[in-house]
Amino acid sequence: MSINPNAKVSPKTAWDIRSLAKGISNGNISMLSKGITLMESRLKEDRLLATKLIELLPKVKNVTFRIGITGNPGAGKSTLIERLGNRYIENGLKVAVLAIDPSSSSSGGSILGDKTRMEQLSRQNEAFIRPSSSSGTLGGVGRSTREIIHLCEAAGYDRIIVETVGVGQNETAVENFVDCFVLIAIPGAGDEIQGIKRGIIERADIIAVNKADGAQTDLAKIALGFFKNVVHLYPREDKWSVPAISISAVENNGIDRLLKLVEKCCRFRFQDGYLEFRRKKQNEVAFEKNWKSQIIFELLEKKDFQKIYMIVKNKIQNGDLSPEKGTDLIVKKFLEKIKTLR
Ligand SMILES: Nc1nc2c(ncn2[C@@H]2O[C@H](COP(=O)(O)OP(=O)(O)O)[C@@H](O)[C@H]2O)c(=O)[nH]1
Ligand SMILES: [Mg+2]
Repeated sequence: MSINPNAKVSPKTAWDIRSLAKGISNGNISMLSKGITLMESRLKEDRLLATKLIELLPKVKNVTFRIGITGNPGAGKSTLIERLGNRYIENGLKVAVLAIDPSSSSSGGSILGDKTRMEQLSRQNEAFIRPSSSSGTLGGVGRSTREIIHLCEAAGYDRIIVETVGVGQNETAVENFVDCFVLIAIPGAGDEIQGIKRGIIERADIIAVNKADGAQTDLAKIALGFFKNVVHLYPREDKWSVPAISISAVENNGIDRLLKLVEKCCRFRFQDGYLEFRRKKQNEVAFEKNWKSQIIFELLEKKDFQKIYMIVKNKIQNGDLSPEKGTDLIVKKFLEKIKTLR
């Protein structure tokens, strides 16, 4: 397994994409890490190479499930993933964990935290753990997450677990990348529950109240009762009925039950090609989001556009220009740029 958040390669390196693709499909971990670093790069030349890499990867043959684990910081996601991951490995599967942490870009501290919490898992040959900064992307899921999942699947991982803090909304949220989306809640009745966005409760496929142990056992029961009631308010369009259970990651209680529910949910989605449909839909959402953000990114890289953008922005900040007029100016400049492309 590998934890190497600092594995930065020079973006100027001329990648041998073909051997990279081969290495990844052979399950070579350092090649997989290199591939992921390439996917995370926003440099234009790297984007082209990344697209090439995806094209060169063979079709994934094994059945893979993508599982999202979401919850507030400290809810016990990493501790739980350690348990789940080890259980999967005992069942003969390979597990990749993508820990997407919005706080890790500056301090790096939480990456170390995750490393110690997934200590046993990180020593397993059948596990691959990759912390990744979401670099400010809303939703705690980086834009390249989908491609990274694909790479892990190509490298032979059967279960891809994505850990995120639950701040996502709509198209940026983790459930657009996964087949089953698990919300980890904590014991309590008031603020603990209110702290989770309603939108996340609405979209969760499974709710697990963690830390149902010791002095918190009773509070966990209260939280569980709340979630059991609340899930009925949001019936799912695919008729999946959302289970709510209590677990203790530390005491290793309820983990098997949770794993079974996760598998059941993924298999449920597999029936009648629904999973395929859902993944195609997710691809469409990704396309709609990505082409827009990439155009904006590339536009802002152009010096002359940058200049006018800054002038307009300053004028708006100083009250010399209305946002509407500023928008008109920017759009005009953009359309001029497109004309030069013809
Ligand atoms: N009592 C108790 N503490 C837990 C449990 N699971 C995790 N913790 C503790 O909660 C803290 C945060 O756990 P962590 O897995 O890092 O949470 P994350 O931020 O959601 O990934 C750590 O001190 C864990 O030891 C549990 O089931 N019971
Ligand atoms: Mg964590």
